Amino acid sequence: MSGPRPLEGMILGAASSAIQIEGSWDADGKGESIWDRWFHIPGRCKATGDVACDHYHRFQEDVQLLKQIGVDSYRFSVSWPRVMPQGRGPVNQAGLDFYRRLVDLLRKNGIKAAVTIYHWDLPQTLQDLGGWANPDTAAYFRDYAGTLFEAIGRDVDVWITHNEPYVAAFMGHATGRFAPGHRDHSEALAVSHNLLRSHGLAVQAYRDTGLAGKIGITLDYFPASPATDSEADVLAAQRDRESHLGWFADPIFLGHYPAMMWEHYKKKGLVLPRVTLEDLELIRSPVDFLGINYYRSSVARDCPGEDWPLDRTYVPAPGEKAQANYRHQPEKLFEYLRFLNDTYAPKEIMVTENGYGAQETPDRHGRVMDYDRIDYLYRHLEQCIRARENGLPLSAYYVWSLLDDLEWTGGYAHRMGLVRVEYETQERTMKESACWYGRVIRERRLVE
Ligand code: IFM
Repeated sequence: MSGPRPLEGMILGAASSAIQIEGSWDADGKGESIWDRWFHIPGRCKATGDVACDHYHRFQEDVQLLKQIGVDSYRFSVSWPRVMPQGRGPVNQAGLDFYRRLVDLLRKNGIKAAVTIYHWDLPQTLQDLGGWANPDTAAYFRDYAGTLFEAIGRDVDVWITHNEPYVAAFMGHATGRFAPGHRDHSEALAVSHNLLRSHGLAVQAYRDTGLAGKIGITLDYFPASPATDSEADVLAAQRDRESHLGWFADPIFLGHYPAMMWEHYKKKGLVLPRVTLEDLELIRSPVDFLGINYYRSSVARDCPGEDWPLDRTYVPAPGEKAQANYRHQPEKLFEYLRFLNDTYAPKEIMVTENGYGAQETPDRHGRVMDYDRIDYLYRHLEQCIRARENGLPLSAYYVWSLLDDLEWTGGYAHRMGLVRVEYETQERTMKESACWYGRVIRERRLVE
């Protein structure tokens, strides 16, 4: 194909996570995770991950789908309790073998492996010992990561220590909307500190192996603009950023927690984690890239009197629609990438998730003509090209998700895949977006 190829040299991939697609929640010696426990509480969730997309049994077919699309790289997560049922101690060989076979197959098909070590599924036995609020969990995580480095490290190109630690810490322990469902902001702060320590320990353990892949972390954020130019809203946007992105990115790249938010939490009477200089040094262990999950931007408004330690709830102004906080503004991705580069100067940035969810029905021929998804991906990839043309170190882009999947407490209704999954039969069908993305990858440019 002649003509400019602006996506040349960029890794284009698709992503998934263990709980969301694997199923087989207790097969072959797998231990229970905090999410298995959560899904099984009667009336708590719309669905469970017991079967999900049955990827555990169908991974060969799914790798063929990846091959058919033509992705350069596949990002997936390892289930900690599948590999170490108790979270520490003996390894479950059958679990480890599953990932060994997956990685081998990817390699044989010319697809790079990008592995997320932790995508929220803590072994329940570790939760029973205090979970991430227990400082020892960081060392258990390092040992688990070390087991993976040793078993599959030679065939993994990219390691992501944690996916969205903000969600694990704050949705799991402050708002209580996610497993393990606690509602204690001080605990969420302790958890985030231990997640960060565990990240540093895993990075150091990886360096000790001498393996040649890359290691980094993936952070989520909905970049916030102030609702108005007022000082109060500008400060609200800063708090939003510091409490979410900055709470993790500042310690990792700048070596300290964000000052304003630290003071803010203190004023609110929260218990702040005890942070030593060694902790900060550990957390700042150099990474090879910063991964970001980007879906949309947001708007921050000061909400005086809100009884919420973060003070970041968006309250629409009179006459403004509540959905105003949910904006697809692809050009904000470019601004965000520039902000990340200016603020943190990572060696590389990878968009480790970007994607579009909808309730979809196939047409009478069984096809899913998901033009809205194509439009969404097109516009975001356009901004990725713009970022690279502007010299930003963006090296990879992964569509979320390879398959329609279990969207946590939301169940299976919201479909995000390039590939449709008929949950009754487990039949897979490539959507129009998968075919389109395949052409983009082949031609290394945006196609209509
Ligand atoms: O499905 C999730 C994923 O687990 C984490 N990032 C956001 C995705 C879409 O909701």
